[in-house]
Amino acid sequence: MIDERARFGEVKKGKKPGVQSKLAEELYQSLKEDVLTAPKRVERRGTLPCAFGKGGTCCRVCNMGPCQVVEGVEELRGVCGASAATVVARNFARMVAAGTSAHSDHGRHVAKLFYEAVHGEVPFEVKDKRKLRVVAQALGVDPSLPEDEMLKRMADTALQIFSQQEGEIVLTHRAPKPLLEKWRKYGVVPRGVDREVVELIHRTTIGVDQDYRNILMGAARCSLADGWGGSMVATELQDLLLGNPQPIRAKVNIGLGVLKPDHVNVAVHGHDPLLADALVMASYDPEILSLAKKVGAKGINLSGICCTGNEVLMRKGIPVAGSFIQQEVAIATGALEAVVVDVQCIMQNITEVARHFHTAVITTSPIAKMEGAVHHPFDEKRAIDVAKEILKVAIERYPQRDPAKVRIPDSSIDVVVGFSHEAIMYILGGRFRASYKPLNENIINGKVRGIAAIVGCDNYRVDEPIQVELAKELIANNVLVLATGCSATQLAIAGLLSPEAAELAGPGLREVLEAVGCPPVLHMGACVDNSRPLISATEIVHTGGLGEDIYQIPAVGCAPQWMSEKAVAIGMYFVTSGVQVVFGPDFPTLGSKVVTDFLFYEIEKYFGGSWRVARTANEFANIMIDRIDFGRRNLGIDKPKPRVLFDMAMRRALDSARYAPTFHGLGCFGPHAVRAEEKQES
Ligand code: XCC
Ligand code: SF4
Repeated sequence: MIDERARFGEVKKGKKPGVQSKLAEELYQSLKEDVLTAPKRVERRGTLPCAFGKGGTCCRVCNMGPCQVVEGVEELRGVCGASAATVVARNFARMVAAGTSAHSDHGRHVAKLFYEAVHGEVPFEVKDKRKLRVVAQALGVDPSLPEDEMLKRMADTALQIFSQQEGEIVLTHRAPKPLLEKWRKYGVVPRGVDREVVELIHRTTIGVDQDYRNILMGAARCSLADGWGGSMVATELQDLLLGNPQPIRAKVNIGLGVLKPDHVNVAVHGHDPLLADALVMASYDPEILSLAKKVGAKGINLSGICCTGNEVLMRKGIPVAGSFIQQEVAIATGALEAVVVDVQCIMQNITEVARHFHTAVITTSPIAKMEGAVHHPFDEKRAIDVAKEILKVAIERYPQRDPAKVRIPDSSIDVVVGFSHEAIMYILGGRFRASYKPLNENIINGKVRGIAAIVGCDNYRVDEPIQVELAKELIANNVLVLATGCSATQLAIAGLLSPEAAELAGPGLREVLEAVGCPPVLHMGACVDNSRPLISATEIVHTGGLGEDIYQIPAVGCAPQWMSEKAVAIGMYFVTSGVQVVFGPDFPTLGSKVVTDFLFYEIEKYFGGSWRVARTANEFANIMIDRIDFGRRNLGIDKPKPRVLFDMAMRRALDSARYAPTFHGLGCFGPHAVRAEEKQES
């Protein structure tokens, strides 16, 4: 247990924490000694994170504590008698509640805007009519109603997903029937998001829920309110209002082409795309262009950071400068006039870096202000006007740019992004018979071994981008990779989001990708868009041939460098939806064996999904490919397939040394023989 806790945060010799690329290292080095950056703060702190906090065994929910508890040591329970299991489960559940609240508050914002739009109160309209009726149906609204009436009912139902006090939220009915029945059986079908979050915070206050299993099932229920509730509302309604992502060429990375030396450079950062979308439109406005020219710039150049970046990348092809760990580095180019932020993942430290440059940090949300930033509140009712006002602030900064401080590396990367679930259907199935049938067939015939989602953050406590090595290993083993969030950005920078990267794929996957001209890693969007893979998985089940429930699909998920509480909520709704999820480089419950056992093994009995932890790309790949092969075996579509880079024996040895045998008691079909008619893959 102690080893597990301590291993995180230790940095390999010669490596710099949080500096996960040469480019970042160079830009950081260009900063003056006195600029305190996040990697420097990691170094200066000089210690590993607190082992109690890390393992989840520090309780501070009341003022008799904080109590640091140790599992199995009676004297080291909390003052109130709380066991390590209770404390760890409570802390985990609170992370799920926090993550759910973040995605869902974003979703509510979109739902409110949708409501105002359909009532003519804000200048937005539904762009994607093709998707409109599908979403109406998902919301339980009759799609044959006149459009005006249908839209109003949809808006009411979308808001209800947050406020509903009793009964099942309607989007959960999109899940495969057997899964929904399991949720019902175990009492985890969520009511409204607000109720689930409030209840989970309540039951984890002092002296309420003290049965770790019950707490964790509460967390499972809350997480479903995120994945099949708040997040799904955000994704679906954003698609309607801003457009459904379709494959589009774009550029990523901090480099020429993403940042332009002769333009006013504005980066949008955070998660909510509404303002960013307005900024894109305002950047073409003649008045704004002439103001930019007046100060000597050729125009306005937008780029993105974190998930706001992913949103405008997917829908508009606006380049992404970087992921979470590149937010400081982007400013260190000296070429940004403004970083416009909304909510989530905006490090307080960017104002520290920005104050050494001419860069304005502009906050725009009433719930997310920062010292050292300029506050310019966004108002949807006058979206374009506010966007223009913000761009004017950036234009004013342009003359203050110090050419001696500007360093824009020559390193942008070409990518193809925009793989919404609908886009995947059209690409694989064709515009006239859009379906997952070809994908299912290729999984069944073994050309595609399975599907892996690489999602979530990157992390200043980690010294190399685990995602990249992992993705390469997976695609070399014929596993199709889906990506969202900052992981998608890291994989983009590594060049894996271009169709040419198909040459890194194993022969089966490569054949499939080359037939349709797809990259081996499909960018599905921002963190809230992790609802997209849920819909894809459901569609794969409905298409047939790969079981009746999500847990049966040879698919697996991971977040190799998670840092945000949101990642925990996402992981938990995937697990509760039947997917195995691997986190790294650590896991927040390792201070309690019983809680960890519940999340790693017992929960699989209920929903078919489970958690795992891994540290290196190799460990991730081993666990994930094993899970995919397990799924294939149970479906009877397996056949011996030697791994390309690591041999089986090594993988088995690694796995059994680290974990108790996986719990395999989930309605398995028993061991299956290889189907005779299946030919050995080339
Ligand atoms: Fe934040 Fe979504 Fe994490 Fe990136 S990946 S660091 S949450 S921006 Ni979701
Ligand atoms: Fe300590 Fe119990 Fe209070 Fe937690 S709730 S701080 S374990 S006394």
